[in-house]
Amino acid sequence: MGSTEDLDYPQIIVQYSSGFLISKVMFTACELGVFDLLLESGKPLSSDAIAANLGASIIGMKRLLDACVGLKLLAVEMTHEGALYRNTEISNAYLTKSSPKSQYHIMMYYSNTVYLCWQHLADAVREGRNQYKRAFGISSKDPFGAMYRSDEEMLKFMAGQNSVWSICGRDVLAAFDLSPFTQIYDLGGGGGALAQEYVSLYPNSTVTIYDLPKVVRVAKEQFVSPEERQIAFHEGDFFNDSIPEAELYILSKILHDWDDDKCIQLLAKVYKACKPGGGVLLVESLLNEDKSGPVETLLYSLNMLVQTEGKERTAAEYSKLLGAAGFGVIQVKRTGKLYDAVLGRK
Ligand code: ASE
Repeated sequence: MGSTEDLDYPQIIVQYSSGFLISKVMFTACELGVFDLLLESGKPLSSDAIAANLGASIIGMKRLLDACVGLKLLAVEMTHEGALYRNTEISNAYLTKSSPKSQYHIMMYYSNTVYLCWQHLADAVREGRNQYKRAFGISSKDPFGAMYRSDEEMLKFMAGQNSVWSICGRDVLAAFDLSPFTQIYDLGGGGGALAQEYVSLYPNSTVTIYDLPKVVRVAKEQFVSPEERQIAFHEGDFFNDSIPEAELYILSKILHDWDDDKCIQLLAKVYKACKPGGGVLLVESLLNEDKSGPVETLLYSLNMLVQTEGKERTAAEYSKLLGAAGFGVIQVKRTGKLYDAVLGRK
């Protein structure tokens, strides 16, 4: 990149200035159902046909589809009947609602919730705290009270968080051989997608999803079938209620929601509950030790500022938190994907 940089035409400034437009094009095509329609149709469609089918304007849809082609989210072929659009392999796999690897729900969460908080990034940086008050007019004292302000918002968050495990779940769970552990608690396990990956990878295990009562209710209604014999539920608030004994606790994207004091408080409670020889698996997006990247993690850390009380951390920072709570041998595995794994043993 450096060598193509030109002071008279600064490529990165031009690119970054339109970065948010790129996200919004992809989110909007998802939201309107462009990729779903093209998958269902099984053949390339004209812009007019897509507009008519989705109840959109002809000029608006044409503009959106051409932008998607420019972004390589769609392909176009010229025929004697005019331009015909079709999905790429990537958009079929990740941008359609029905695909097993669909990222649709996280995109809707980014587009309709995260996006609104980022409107107030300057205030978040000035004040050093989340922006629920400004974005949604609600108190931010209890971030999850704010994030789960309605059943609809909670469902969108749970579905969004679930979607990432279809692309990263296996890697974080296979980073260590967890087969010696059979009794697992997934603290804040939400919609249960990671628990489902867990029991499919480790067939001798039982995973109990520990989460707030309203989260458990929605998880049972919407995400985890009662036939799923290896998954159980426990209703509670892990900061205020007791944590049952188990061999392994999973804390997946939990510590990044909280400041160091709260993290140590929670980890100490987990340590007390943990069987000797057991452990805790942290699943988080790790920053480089010098905080030079990865860039996605640096951006997520800003998102934790606008949305929660936490931040993204380095492996050394997580090890320190684990150590402060009593955990001994600590191992770190980077997966090369968005989320990594840190294992602490009692
Ligand atoms: C949380 C995770 C997320 C709390 C709020 C969140 C995500 C978005 N908002 O624990 C998923 C991770 N993505 C980003 C952008 O941080």
